[in-house]
Amino acid sequence: MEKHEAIKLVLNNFPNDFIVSTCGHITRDLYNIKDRNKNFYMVGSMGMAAPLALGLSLAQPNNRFIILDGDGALLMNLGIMSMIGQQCPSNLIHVILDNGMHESTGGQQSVPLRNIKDIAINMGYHQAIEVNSFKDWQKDFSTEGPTLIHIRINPRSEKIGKRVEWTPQEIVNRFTNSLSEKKEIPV
Ligand SMILES: Cc1ncc(C[n+]2csc(CCOP(=O)(O)OP(=O)(O)O)c2C)c(N)n1
Repeated sequence: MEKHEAIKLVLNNFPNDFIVSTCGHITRDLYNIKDRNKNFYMVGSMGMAAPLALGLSLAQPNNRFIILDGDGALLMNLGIMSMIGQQCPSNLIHVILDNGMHESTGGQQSVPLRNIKDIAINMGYHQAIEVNSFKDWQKDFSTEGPTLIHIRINPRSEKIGKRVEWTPQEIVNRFTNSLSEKKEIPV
């Protein structure tokens, strides 16, 4: 699967939910595929999309939050998985776009994420799936606890799109305004 196909799968399956995307090409791809007020582009640090989304999911139990993470970014802050498992918010979906590299900074190889779905379950996630192709994608992700979706994607074969043009303050303002608009998770 290509990265843009994986991002479109997420957008099409969770059209009303909030997305917190990790820095680098993943954020740029999300922005270029579908810029929306409900996207929070974590344009700074690797490993910080998940803690931010965890805090949001605990503060706003009536909204659902999707983490769009990279394999490199997740590995930089792997401990967040134990905190997600311990806090166990039912409204948090952790998507990992795994291309086996740090694509955004030139394609340096990352450490392989072996069996991350079993690690997630052991840490307290309620559901974890591995997606190697479209047929592995499930339709129903409504569980009582956090869900991990590990998607293996191909290295980029096309040019990267433009950088996010919103300022950090604009990203915050749009996102927080839309947080106060949305009240219920559609199930
Ligand atoms: C703490 C930190 N270290 C380094 C960087 C520089 N950096 C930005 S994106 C990136 C690679 C991210 O890799 P991954 O999460 O696997 O996503 P990909 O680029 O492959 O889409 C790096 C090293 C950063 N933003 N933050």
